[in-house]
Amino acid sequence: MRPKGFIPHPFLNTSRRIARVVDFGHSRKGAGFTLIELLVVIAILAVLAVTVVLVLNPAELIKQARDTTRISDLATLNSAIALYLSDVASPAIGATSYCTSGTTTKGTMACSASTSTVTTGGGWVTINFGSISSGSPLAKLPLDPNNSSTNCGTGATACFYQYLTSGNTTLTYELNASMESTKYANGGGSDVESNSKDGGDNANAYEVGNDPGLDL
Ligand SMILES: [Ca+2]
Ligand SMILES: [Ca+2]
Ligand SMILES: [Ca+2]
Repeated sequence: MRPKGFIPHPFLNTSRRIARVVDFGHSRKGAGFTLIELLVVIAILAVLAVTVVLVLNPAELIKQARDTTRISDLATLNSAIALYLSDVASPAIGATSYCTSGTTTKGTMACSASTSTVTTGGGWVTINFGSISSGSPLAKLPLDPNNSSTNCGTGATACFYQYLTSGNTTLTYELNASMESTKYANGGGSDVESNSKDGGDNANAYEVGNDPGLDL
């Protein structure tokens, strides 16, 4: 019997019904979850966790993030060198080719080892960006996010950057990096390494620069 003058809000009845449904497990006096029930729940959670890891593949996503940094680093360097060549009256791009890890080259040209990131000509890109009329567009030269880790492979496919120069007469150069993710490496969904994609001559390196054929 409803009290006179008081009309319960419909939500009150609904919430009581929900409470009864949620509480059904405890209506059995002293009953809790059995060991089998707990094991089934744990097994389901484990399957879900494995599925999430397989679908998202966090290791691959981290590699893709480093690869986008590599692509961006080489684009920034390439633009800075293009600006230098168009702005400076008597440009000098250096005669020494450098690898930022060891002396294993990704190209056909031998490289010396350097991890110096100065932008005044003594770094692994041997250009004095400070002589650009508006100043150096770079605070320092980038290094590969891993630089020599084995994630990208070994030897020429290891993670490092490379600067190859034809010298101060012809003023052509090439910048190389290796991709470590399945997505950006040769044959991947967003392959940047294949020579049909970057116009270079090394199928396992991402190559940019102004050297004809990128075949330094
Ligand atoms: Ca290539
Ligand atoms: Ca060439
Ligand atoms: Ca090349």
